[in-house]
Amino acid sequence: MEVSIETWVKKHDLIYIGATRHPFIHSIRDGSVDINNYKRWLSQDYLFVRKFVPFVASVLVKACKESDDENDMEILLAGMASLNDEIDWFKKEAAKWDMQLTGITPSKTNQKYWRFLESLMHPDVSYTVAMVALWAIEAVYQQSFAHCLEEDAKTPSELREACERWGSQEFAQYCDSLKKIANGLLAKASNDVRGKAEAAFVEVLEEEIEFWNMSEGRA
Ligand code: HMH
Repeated sequence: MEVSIETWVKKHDLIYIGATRHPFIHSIRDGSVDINNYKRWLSQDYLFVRKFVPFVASVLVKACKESDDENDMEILLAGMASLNDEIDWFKKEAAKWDMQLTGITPSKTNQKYWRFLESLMHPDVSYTVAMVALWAIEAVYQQSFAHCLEEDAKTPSELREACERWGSQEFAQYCDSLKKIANGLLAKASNDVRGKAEAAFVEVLEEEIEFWNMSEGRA
């Protein structure tokens, strides 16, 4: 059977929609967002991104060892570079809202997500599984924030910059490159690896839903 990311998105559509059309994202899109929720998201996501960097680095290491396409390294390296900008952006955005990013306590939800990322960093996790997870993590943000930039969206102007970070055409292209790599790897993968990759995909969606819930103060 042909396996690809697209078949999993269809198969797991309810949870995929749960992650990419979450009430928190709807509240940004319709302008009703409680700014305290946005601030909670901002500070927790800053901590998340600091843990996400070593995960992406681990995918880059796997690419160097396991990929037969030189292009993969460049794509992942560009991803790392944009995370460098992203950390700067978080600091600027926090200053704009008069927030401190030092000494924030990571939420339970964040810590659980970190443990999942750490589990994916083990050398015995295949490049295919790690790449599918990376794609899913980025794609949830891309789909979510692009929704807030659609023509009929009433996203508050002070939140547009955040939405543009992940909702931009450029970020969509990065996600598309990750998806192409992941699909290419899945086509060559064993059933065992495909099964693990599908499970990782679903777990990312679950972690993302919990992250949005936490941002809304529901965890
Ligand atoms: C929780 N998921 C979470 N935070 C992010 N910044 C991304 C995905 C995408 O980079």
